[in-house]
Amino acid sequence: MDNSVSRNEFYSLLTEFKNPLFLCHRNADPDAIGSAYSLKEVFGGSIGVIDSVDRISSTLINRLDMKVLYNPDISMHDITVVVDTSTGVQLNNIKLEKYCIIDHHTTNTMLEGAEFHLIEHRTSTAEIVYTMLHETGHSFSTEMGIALITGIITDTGHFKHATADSLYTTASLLEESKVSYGEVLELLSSTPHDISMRIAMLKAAMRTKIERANDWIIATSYVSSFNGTAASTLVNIGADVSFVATPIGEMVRISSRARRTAIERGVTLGKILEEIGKTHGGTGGGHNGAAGLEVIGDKDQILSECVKRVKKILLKRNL
Ligand SMILES: [Mn+2]
Repeated sequence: MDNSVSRNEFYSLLTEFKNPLFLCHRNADPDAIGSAYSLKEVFGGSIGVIDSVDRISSTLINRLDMKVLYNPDISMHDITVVVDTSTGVQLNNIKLEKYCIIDHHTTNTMLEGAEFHLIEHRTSTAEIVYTMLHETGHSFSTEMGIALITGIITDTGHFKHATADSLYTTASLLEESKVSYGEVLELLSSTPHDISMRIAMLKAAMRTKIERANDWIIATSYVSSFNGTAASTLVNIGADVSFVATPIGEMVRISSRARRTAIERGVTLGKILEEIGKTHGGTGGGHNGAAGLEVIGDKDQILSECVKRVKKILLKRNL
């Protein structure tokens, strides 16, 4: 059954519900929170989060004085709108009742049970929310502008993975919401980098194993927390592709990042980690330049499998 709908249909279907819950994945990022916030401003209802939010999201929540329900009671709402989430694992596999999806990931494993869904392969969910609301004639408050622009900036890695569409959307949002770009940047930079995070970055760097494939550098490491930020850090200090593991009991969680040049060479991290996830009975996925994996297994073994896959792509002869 194809339950995909157009932006216009998604909009009118949503207006039929009285008390929607806009539900974000665990460790919710600004794309999830900013999109959920803007949707709630238009459709009413509540913003929900599984477990917790990330560092920048909590700054955003404070700045915009958002009310967020943590691990909300789904049964209090006539529909759950799953925002920016591509697998049930990201929702701790909680049992959903009636739900729909708005998302931008290339793969989404929750479509089948959904009442309807709006999936567009753009760089952020915030862009989809903007276009849908813009097309239906809504104006954007300063708060909505800040929320959506922060989502676009963080999901594009500060525009490192931006497309023309992400930039056009940001420009339109700046214009329509009267937000100044500097204000958004200030919010992002005022985010405190706490000492435990800085120590994690230094440990990630210290424990790095470097693999060379001709002129390409693949770095692997492990930390007990902040593995996403650590993977970005390794790319920022010289790696073309990075994989950083965090062992959690029998499980291992891996974050990975790739430079644009590696992506252009054919490295598609989302696809690679999705496949490794499947072979190991876990889940993986994401974007070409930023992806994650969660499987049962030994960190060194899984990391070397990741490296092997990327090396093969990087060393492939040009046709
Ligand atoms: Mn997103």
